[in-house]
Amino acid sequence: MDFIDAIKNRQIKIAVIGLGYVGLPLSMALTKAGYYVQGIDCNAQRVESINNGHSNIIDVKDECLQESLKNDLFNASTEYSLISNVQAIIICVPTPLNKAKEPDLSYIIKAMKGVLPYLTKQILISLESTTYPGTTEELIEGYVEKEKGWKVGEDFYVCYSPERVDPGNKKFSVENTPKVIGGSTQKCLQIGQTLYESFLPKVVGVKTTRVAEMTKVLENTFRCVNIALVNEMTMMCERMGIDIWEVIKGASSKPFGFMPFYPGPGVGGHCIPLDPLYLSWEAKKYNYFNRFIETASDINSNMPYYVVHQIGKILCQQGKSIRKNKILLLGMSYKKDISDLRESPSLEVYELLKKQGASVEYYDPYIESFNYKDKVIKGIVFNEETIKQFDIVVLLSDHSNIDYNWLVEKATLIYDTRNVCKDIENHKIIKLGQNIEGMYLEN
Ligand code: SAJ
Repeated sequence: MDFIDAIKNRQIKIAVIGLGYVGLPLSMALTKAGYYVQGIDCNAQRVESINNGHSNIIDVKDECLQESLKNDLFNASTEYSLISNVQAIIICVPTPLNKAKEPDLSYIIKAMKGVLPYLTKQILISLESTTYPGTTEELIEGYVEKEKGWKVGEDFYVCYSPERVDPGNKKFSVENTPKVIGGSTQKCLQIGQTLYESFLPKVVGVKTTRVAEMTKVLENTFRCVNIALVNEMTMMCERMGIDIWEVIKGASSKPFGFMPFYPGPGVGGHCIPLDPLYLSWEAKKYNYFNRFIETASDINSNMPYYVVHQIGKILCQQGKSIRKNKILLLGMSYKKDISDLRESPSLEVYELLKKQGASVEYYDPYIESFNYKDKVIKGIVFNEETIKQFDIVVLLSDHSNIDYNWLVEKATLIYDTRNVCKDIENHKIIKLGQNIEGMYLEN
């Protein structure tokens, strides 16, 4: 039976490498479609927890995981040798930046070294990790051809299909989000697209793996650049005494040709701050210096400094200072209603304030504590008594489960970097981008 028929008859077994926020939901979608999935992860603790039916991923419920385990459609392991039993491999490992803000592809390289000895002919390998154009050719296709002497598209098949997982998104999951896929050859694309179409509603085939890689980086560079645009306009509007939030509200009434983005304390997460830098790094190899991305990343990275500068100015207007007064940060996660601290601008605001000798504490309903300089920083008990101790409350993540009317009533002063208090009229509230020159605040 050929590969295409085997897919249609669910007679192929699939290995998913990397059981994080991409790999575990993908594994569950595959098992729901009737495939046997061999999960492989280097973290033995995570493997044990998963095999005990406990999901550490917000988008995968324990019940779903337990169902796939019970039906013998899923197993997790640290052993790459299990690759010898599968006919397809989907790689979902991290692609972070290193300290020099350069792409770190070590996880992909490690995964490929792990699977190599156990690859069988006619296997399909699909990479999902976000990366710069050319990675699949170099680290998947080229690596196997060199090490095995096989020919891609004949002895084995290679695709790239970028992950589009937005952890915690209630509306879009891996099962209802269109998927892009590119193949190393036409036959690779045909096989890969047939596999993905067998369990996903919409699969968009593109000409090559490089096109598919560039598609994902464009998606997130688009966001990064547009967020930077409104962040820069915020500083411009502050100088001009114009309310940027009103400006965006007005522009959003345009039903075509405009898409609202909002200013904030900076850009966090595992995608937006990183993906564009993957592209600009690779483009430099072609002597192309990408001004948009570098400038956008610079503007976004500057926002925590801007926020801290504004906090100082606001306190100064009251004869207070960062050094002498007490500051409460509300929301440490990188965006609302999640507990993810990765690249969170709130952490940078915290660190900048500490460096200025501030007495700064935090509260986040999703985060009990975080590590700062080898110390465990715990959130405060959030009540009327504790809030009153602070000279200013800085809203950094606009979590939905906070009663902002109550907070405004109890707090001395609010610096709202997310305009989450937009419907509350109170002189205590100062918004990100508000012109505070010469503003005398009543106590
Ligand atoms: N942010 C702003 N202003 C905005 C939008 C976001 O300051 O207008 C900030 C957020 O607060 C956060 C950062 O940017 O700190 C990133 O926010 P995000 O909404 O882009 O969320 P992410 O990082 O979880 O991005 C993911 C991406 N998904 C994938 O890469 C698969 C992105 O492509 C999605 O568009 C995004 O989720 C989404 O739409 O939620």
